[in-house]
Amino acid sequence: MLKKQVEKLLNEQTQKEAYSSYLYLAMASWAETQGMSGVAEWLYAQAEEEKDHMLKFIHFINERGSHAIIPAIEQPPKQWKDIYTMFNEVLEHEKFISESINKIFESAIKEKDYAVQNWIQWFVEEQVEEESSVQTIIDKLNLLDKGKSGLYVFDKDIATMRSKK
Ligand code: OFO
Repeated sequence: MLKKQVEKLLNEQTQKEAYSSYLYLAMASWAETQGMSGVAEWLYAQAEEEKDHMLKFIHFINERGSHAIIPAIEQPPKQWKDIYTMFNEVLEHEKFISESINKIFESAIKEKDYAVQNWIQWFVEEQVEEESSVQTIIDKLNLLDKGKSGLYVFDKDIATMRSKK
């Protein structure tokens, strides 16, 4: 059985993963309307991955004898100033998620919940990868000339950058 504080944080994380999925869906939809189909594809796949993360939390909470509550999801923004702003927001969001995962780990240590400590490790590693892959995208964007031809090449390139999972 999960301790109350750990259970609360795990349920809150379910909501955060669901919101991540919605946020990336909103970004994907916007990118699609901007003619950036490679970026949109990357974001749609990212949104699916976040849904999988949400499901992992739901199943784990239930397997540990608690009850995963399906959360309400806030509406994400509809549009972004440009692609640079958008990817910087992705990175900030992933940093926020990493902190949130770390808090679950800290709480599991405090509550001596070894099963959660062990299980959450996968997410600790996942966050290192997510931050790093978004940082790589931002580094590439910063290398480009900011005109349309640079973005065209970037859009083609990002379609090949989907990570393994
Ligand atoms: Fe679930 O990893 Fe991103 O947010």
